[in-house]
Amino acid sequence: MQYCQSLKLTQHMQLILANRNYSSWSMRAWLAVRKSGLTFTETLLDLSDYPQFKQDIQSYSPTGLVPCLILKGIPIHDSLAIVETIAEMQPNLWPSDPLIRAKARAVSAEMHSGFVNIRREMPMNIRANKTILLSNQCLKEIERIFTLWQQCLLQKSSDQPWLFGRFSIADAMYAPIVTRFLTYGISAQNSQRQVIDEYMRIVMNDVDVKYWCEQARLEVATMAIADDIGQQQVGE
Ligand SMILES: N[C@@H](CCC(=O)N[C@@H](CS)C(=O)NCC(=O)O)C(=O)O
Repeated sequence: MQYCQSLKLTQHMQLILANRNYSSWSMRAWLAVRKSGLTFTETLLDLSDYPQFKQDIQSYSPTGLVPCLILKGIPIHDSLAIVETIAEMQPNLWPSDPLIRAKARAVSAEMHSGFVNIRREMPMNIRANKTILLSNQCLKEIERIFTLWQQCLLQKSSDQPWLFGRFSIADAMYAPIVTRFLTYGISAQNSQRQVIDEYMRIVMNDVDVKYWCEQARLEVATMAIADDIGQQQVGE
């Protein structure tokens, strides 16, 4: 606790991110840091110029990946480590009940280590609006996410609208999934639709998510690896 307190009082936090349109791990870490209310500076690197990105990231992150949080000169690489570190300074980022907190951690870890087919077949691309053919494995992962969201939303005791009531790291972890579902026109089955649509609406109307998406739409860099996937919707 002493350590957390001293971090809080003396820290200078710098968050290294990449393009808001494309970098889902950046969005997760940024959202958690932003919701913490702590002061931080942002350094945005451009993934679209990959050789330059690789050169630039070297001076910040030992893994050569974003996001990376620089805390008192120490690089905290990996989004999950970043959000856990921030939650030590701002415990409200996890639910206060230990069992519910454990559940929130489990679904966050599931996002962090899983859903590889969604991540591969549906790269984040906030400003795009596409139709896409997905593998069965990917469709199964989508179903799992809808079920997981529905369970959280129906079981929560608070009347606040996030997965565990008040906003938590679990919501930060799934925010780029919401934007992906909108990009690729993915929606839930009728039986789940109302609760899922409402959750997606809550996420997209959040002031910080809105800010991130608006900034993403202003970016001009393009990445074929994401832009060439799927068919642009007619009229786009
Ligand atoms: N497990 C890492 C994944 C980070 C990651 O893959 N970041 C991507 C951007 S979203 C990246 O830096 N890509 C650059 C590369 O692959 O060289 C985390 O959770 O932070």
